[in-house]
Amino acid sequence: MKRNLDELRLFGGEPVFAEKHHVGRPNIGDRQRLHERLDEMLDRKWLSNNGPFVKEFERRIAEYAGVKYCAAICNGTVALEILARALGLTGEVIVPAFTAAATPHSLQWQQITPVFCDIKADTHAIDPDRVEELITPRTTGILAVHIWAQPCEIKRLQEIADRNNLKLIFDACHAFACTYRGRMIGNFGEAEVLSFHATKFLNSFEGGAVLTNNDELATRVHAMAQYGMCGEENVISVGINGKMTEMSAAMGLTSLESIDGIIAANYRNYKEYQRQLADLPGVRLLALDETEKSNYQYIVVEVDGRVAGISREAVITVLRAENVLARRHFCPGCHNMEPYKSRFPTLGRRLPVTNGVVQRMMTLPSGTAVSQNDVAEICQIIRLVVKHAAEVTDRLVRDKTIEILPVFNVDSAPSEAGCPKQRDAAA
Ligand code: T4K
Repeated sequence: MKRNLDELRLFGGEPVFAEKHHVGRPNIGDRQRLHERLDEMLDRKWLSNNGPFVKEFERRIAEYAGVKYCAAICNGTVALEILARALGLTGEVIVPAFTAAATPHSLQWQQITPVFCDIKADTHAIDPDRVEELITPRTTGILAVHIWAQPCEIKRLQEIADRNNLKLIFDACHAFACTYRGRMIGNFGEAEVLSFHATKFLNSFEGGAVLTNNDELATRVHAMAQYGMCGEENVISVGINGKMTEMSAAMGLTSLESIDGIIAANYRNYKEYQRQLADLPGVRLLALDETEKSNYQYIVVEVDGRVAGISREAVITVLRAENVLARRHFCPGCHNMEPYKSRFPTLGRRLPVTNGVVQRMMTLPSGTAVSQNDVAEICQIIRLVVKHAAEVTDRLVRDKTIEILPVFNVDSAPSEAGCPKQRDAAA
């Protein structure tokens, strides 16, 4: 454990970790079981198109979530696209500005305009108080996101949707195995979308799903994911190829068998981060509601430079030099990404909370590849950096440490290389 500043790599020491610690290192379940499944699949010579592993995966995910239907899809983005189309969304759909680019792009890809809504500072979730003012005669839906595995304010959003005759759907790509008021995610709105991407706590290499309790919608989604086909010769709608492969389902099933162990490792790490960062001025770990079930997959920390005395960029730069690959997920906010930034250059003005969060937040490594001891080491680096904020900042500026990590500048504003400055949008 490094105790002194001169032990940091920045000051000439060796990196804390010999191997890189990533945010999103895949959790690998029982390899043996996966190999057996892959052999079974090869022996059966059934590789795609609603194979037995896909059907079993759909059944087990639906059972786990306590929902009537699960349609397995090739990834979360295509699942969002298919759902929007299956519901007939058109015109404008309200989405949070702070989410993965996949969320608004799934709409824009089919000429539906995502209308960006601000978020809540404490949870980073869409702010229901800001939703209603964005509704226009062109609005057909709300696509809310359960960001960082915390359900958003579902009840209030549903009331707004009902009052305005809008479809409410959820991007639940972070939130499988989480509950809202004791009920599993997957059961809310018209439908909810999951991701089983390699970096998600439960993975199928690539993969996604639409969960719903609506029979008719389930039929439409299933068909749309197979070129609109319902049975061998019956095309009932327009469609796309959104099918999940047997290999992905084999991995998904194997992951699912390890789900308790993965969540336990995530929870242990979350609690350790919480303990280690509890009294650090200007550093806030995003708190999860422990009265609900969560998968605890993301460790999200905000660095308030005015209080901590050091910028988020400087903290990330030092961490990365120590082989802790902290990330600025969703920075600089979807409204600052193309094509939205060019189409709506003044949008940032109505998104003050998002603009603040994208400058403060970072994600830290967790999952089964990260031990409790690793977490303690990571937190010790952060503690050293904050304790010696002025010296670290001076050193970064003097050494032009951007050489260690070219995409990060020491400014508190995101650099041109990775992240356009907020003023571009707010000008
Ligand atoms: N909605 C939301 C709210 C989402 O967050 C996402 C995806 C979606 C929708 C769309 O779902 P999908 O269509 O993806 O199913 C990752 C994932 O690619 C993406 O699934 C995820 N969100 C997003 C939050 O994170 P990156 O940009 O972080 O990926 P990448 O390649 O930088 O990998 C992250 C780290 O993990 C790296 O340091 C390397 C490590 N890694 C990655 C992979 C793929 C590994 O060690 N092994 C691997 O196999 O996007």
